[in-house]
Amino acid sequence: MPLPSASQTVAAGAQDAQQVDVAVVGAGFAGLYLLIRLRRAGFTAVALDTSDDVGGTWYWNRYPGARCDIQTTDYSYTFDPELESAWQWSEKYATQPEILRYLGFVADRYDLRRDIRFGTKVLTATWDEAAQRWLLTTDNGKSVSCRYYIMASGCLSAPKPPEIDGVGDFKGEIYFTGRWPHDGVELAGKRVAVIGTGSSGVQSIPKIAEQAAHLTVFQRTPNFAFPAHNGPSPADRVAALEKDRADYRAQARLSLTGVPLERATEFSWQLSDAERRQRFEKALAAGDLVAMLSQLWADQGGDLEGNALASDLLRERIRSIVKDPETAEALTPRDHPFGSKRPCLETNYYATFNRPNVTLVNLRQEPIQAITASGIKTDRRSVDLDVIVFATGFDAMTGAITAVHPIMGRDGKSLSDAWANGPRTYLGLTAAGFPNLFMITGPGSPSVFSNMVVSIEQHADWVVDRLVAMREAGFTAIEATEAAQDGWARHMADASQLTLHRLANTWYTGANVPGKAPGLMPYPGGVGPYRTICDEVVSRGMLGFTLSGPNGAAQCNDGEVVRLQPDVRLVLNMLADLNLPPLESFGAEGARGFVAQFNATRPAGRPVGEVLDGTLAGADGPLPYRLYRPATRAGEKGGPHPIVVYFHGGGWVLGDEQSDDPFCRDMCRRSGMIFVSVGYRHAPEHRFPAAAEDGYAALRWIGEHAAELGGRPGPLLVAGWSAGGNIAAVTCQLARDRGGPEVAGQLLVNPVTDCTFDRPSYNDNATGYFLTRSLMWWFWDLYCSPADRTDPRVSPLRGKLEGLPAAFVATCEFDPLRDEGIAYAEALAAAGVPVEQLQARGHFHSSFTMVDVVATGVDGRTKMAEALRRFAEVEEAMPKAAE
Ligand code: NA7
Repeated sequence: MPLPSASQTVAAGAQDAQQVDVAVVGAGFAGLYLLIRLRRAGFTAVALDTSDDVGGTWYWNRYPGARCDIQTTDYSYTFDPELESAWQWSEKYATQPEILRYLGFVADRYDLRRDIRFGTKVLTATWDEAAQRWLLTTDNGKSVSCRYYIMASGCLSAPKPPEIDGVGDFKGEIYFTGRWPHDGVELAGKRVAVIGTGSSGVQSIPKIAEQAAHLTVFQRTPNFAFPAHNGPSPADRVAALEKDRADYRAQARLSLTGVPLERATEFSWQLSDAERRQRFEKALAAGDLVAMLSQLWADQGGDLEGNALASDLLRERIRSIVKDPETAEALTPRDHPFGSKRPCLETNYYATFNRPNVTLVNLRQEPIQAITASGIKTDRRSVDLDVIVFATGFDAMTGAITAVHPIMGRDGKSLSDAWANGPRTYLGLTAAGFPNLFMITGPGSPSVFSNMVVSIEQHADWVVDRLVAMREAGFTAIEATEAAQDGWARHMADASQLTLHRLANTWYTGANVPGKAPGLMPYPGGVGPYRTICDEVVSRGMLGFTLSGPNGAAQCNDGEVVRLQPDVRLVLNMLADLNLPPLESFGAEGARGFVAQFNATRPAGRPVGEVLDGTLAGADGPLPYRLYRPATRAGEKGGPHPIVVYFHGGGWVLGDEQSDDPFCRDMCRRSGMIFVSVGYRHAPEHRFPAAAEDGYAALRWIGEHAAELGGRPGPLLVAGWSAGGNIAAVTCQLARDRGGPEVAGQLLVNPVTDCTFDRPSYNDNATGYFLTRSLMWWFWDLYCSPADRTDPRVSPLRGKLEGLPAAFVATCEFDPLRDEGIAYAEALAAAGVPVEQLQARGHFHSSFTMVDVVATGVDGRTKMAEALRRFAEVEEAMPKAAE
């Protein structure tokens, strides 16, 4: 007799199952809100939870000192103004019992408990392709058959096993902070150990120290922590909320973190030491994670030097509190940048280590060998104990989804297998191969990088709105496509480049669980941008999803929702919102004025050793130049440095020797070379070949005056961006043909190389990416008559390419000039010129020169600087901080 198929087995199991439209795992913040939304939308729903009441994370984490660390003004539901006025928090950071009361209050107010099956664990979840439904088996009562299955199981709800030998041998009591007994634990007079110094350890250690006879803290990695200053909610925050609650909430939804705080816009190098300290003290006094993580200076989160300034101030504070220097040093984090690991809010944490009944054991110096019958044995000592508290954290983000029960999707594929090399999702909400499965704050969503409540509401709203839309359109199944999922993984990786999370071993990256695939799990691009992306998926016809239904109804609008680099997307959206008239409509003078005004609002570039303005001899009279000299670092010779002759962008019409200032400074620092930015003549006053001839004349003059300028004797280097890239390429050709000076290498960034406008990039990127096709046409018209356009002095692609200096050609995906840059690189290579190409994915024409806003351009600029150093045969490595 043939065995029944999986589908038949599921179908048989489904017959006496509880039938609902939607099953939800979890009755915490997410599960409760889902129930409210689903019920209001007319869906039948059940939530399943292993606990015996609502609360989720807040049901389990009852350890002493447990509190939220997002302020209660923000850590609240926002979907119902009446709920907001019906509940008053008593403190800035509520205790776990108060948060649990709040969730109970919400459950009562909306009569949610009748749809929750408490004490019920899902054992298996299996997709039935024929019925287009999920079947869930449980350990308590009926199975559940549902159309949609939603994991609202929390990001930090599957505690990690102890991972230390001998736990079973211990004769005393063992507790986990994440599974704390409901009737509390009597610690008075006992010898207690806490293992772990993340948020749970940092919150519980001062409380436990007050009760225990002696507390020994076993610390593997010290964390950055700063005071919570708990008490009443700060008056200014409450006032801002009460002034216009709807506006406050709207701002939160569009903010980066889900808390509407302004982020610092000044960079660390724009502030004096005193100003930086003042900002630090202000953030310290605020006692707010988001403030400390975002209001110091703009480069604190993504740049090592900017971050180090913040880290140092936090470290200094530890030394000022902890009396014993050795203990203070052990508590001082030195192995990760501030914010790359979840920082903690503390109340008396550091001061606790001054108590006579508290000992810190630094596991980096004396690892735990084993837990024994009487206590904990390290390399250096044995500590006798009555109680061991594990504050060792969670199998975060994925643990509660994959580790808890097998989820079998289409074709019997299990989610754990699909995620064996790390979680793969589309938007952190869905996974290809798992139709009708949703995750609330799953891996790939902002989740733990945000105020969870704001993210939960956005997710639940998005999901329920989709279910409603599908019902109306007659679809019964929704599934992410592989292409959309791959695109999301790329976007996640791009966004993570803007952060320093790669430099820390944390639960964000799975590093805390032995054997877990490494990779940043939360989405680091921010709550507001994420929300707009989710909305864009919908407005673009459910981009990246396959929808299907009975009678063959199907729709698939495949594709990637974000192809731009995350910061490029923000810049372009901002420009689009400004709704500016086309630049060419201002006329040359007007456009110059606009660009000058725009540049004036940009922060000054980073400091370099010296910036000098001077005059050089152009082809037809003097030209201004600006010289950037690298700073001399300790242990360096301090010059002479190789010289790079640089030509700014601006379509031969706009800009001057100062307009690419941030780029020149950045490249000067990265390459360790002198950059001389040349103020060549502009069209329409000076048409072709004025700019080209000035370029060559400037090269000659700089070559002749290299020593005076502090430059290294020998060949020069040439670089330029956009039309400046055109002048750079032409200058190299002229130098070859007119007897020098010798050029060691050329860096061409998005260069104009040819007068043909029919390459695909001119059409694909004709509008929408700032440099438009019509703007380029206008530039060409102002600079060069059609009759002259094939002259190699403006279309270097048409010139002789043999014998040119080695080249590095950078092009950007979303740039009309992309294909002519690539064509030039290929033609150079075909002519035997050594060429390196950088085809920058997701970038636009200004990505590399907008140093202050497009941080994802760093990688490209680093490669450019390396190429220049190779061309100039500079051997010693750049100091790390400049990389
Ligand atoms: P965390 O932040 O993961 O902290 C766990 C702590 O336990 C951390 O200090 C770990 O050190 C330490 N740990 C973990 N395993 C071991 C072993 N085997 N031996 C010694 N020490 C260990 O969890 P929390 O519960 O404190 O906080 C979780 C989140 O909840 C928090 O970030 C907030 O978002 C709220 P490590 O750093 O891995 O070296």
